[in-house]
Amino acid sequence: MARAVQLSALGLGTTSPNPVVGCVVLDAAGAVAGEGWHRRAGGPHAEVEALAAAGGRARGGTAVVTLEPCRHTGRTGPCTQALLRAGVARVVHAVADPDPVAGGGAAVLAAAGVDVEGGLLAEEAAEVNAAWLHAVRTGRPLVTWKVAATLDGRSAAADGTSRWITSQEARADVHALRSRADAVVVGVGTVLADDPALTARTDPPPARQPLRVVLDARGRTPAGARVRDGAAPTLVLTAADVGAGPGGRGVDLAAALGVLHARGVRSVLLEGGPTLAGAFVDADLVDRVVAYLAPALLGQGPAALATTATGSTIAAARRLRVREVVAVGPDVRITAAPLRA
Ligand code: AOF
Ligand code: ZN
Repeated sequence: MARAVQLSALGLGTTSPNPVVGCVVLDAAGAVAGEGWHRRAGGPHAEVEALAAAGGRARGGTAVVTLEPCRHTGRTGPCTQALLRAGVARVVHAVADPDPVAGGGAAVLAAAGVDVEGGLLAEEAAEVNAAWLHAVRTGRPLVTWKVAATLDGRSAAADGTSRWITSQEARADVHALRSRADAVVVGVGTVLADDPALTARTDPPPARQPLRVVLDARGRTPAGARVRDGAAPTLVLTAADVGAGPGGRGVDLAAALGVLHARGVRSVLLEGGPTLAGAFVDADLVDRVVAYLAPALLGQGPAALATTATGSTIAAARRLRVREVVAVGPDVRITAAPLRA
């Protein structure tokens, strides 16, 4: 299953609005016979890819898959039938499929005499598939706020200079984050201040560029801004498009996320400045934080986050749970998720 989870991650960035799924088929003796993962929406499901790789060796074997096999005919046929046709004796899945139409494959397989077990490495598999699972539950994409700051939590110097706080390695890592996201979101303030390209510049280049989204209440994105250069698709959302935010400030963030969801976006990388990030935090719309911390001290300059509603007293602090801590070049990357009831 650990290998299936790894395989599923290969689909990040290219499967939305579908899930990422990985599958390993073992032969009757327990040896790996085939591997597969879901590559793109509408393409073969992971189970079908792995069964094709395994061929006749699947008979009497085990399919290990990160998501409960589907039982529906959608853009492709039901994986339950493909598994039965291949003569698989046992199916082990990590996470149940919450989709009311596709879900329930485990029961179908069990009724057909297959030995079925669920829940293996469920947490790990769910984390890789977090965006899709979150979107099924909420109707909104999963929002990851990316922040770069010094050890004392400053994202720019007092004179406004902010290039570069973190290392080349950390910046390369951000491009990898972008390549796995369906959309990259900034506010118009960032466009006006930094004129970012917001493309994923990885080596090799990503299979597709994320949608660039500018939240721009009053339509101030310049015609010559880099986000309009055609290097990737771009969406400018104004208050006329999605409604205004609380107190008439900015755009309605939940509505903007709803619009993105309707366009098939399941994961959003929020790269805006402290004000936009603060508005997302205040609206409880940040689902992951990826913080790159540089071993530097500034002592002055803007804080990485500017909230209006959160944290005026220690009891109001938003508490998160650390999911991962990794060294990236000379910097540290911390991934955390909010603790919600
Ligand atoms: C996938 N890939 O490997 C598995 C999926 O859009 P369809 O018709 O291909 O069906 C998508 C649904 O099938 C998806 O939402 C999920 O519930 C189930 N399993 N989907 O795209 C896969 N195993
Ligand atoms: Zn399927």
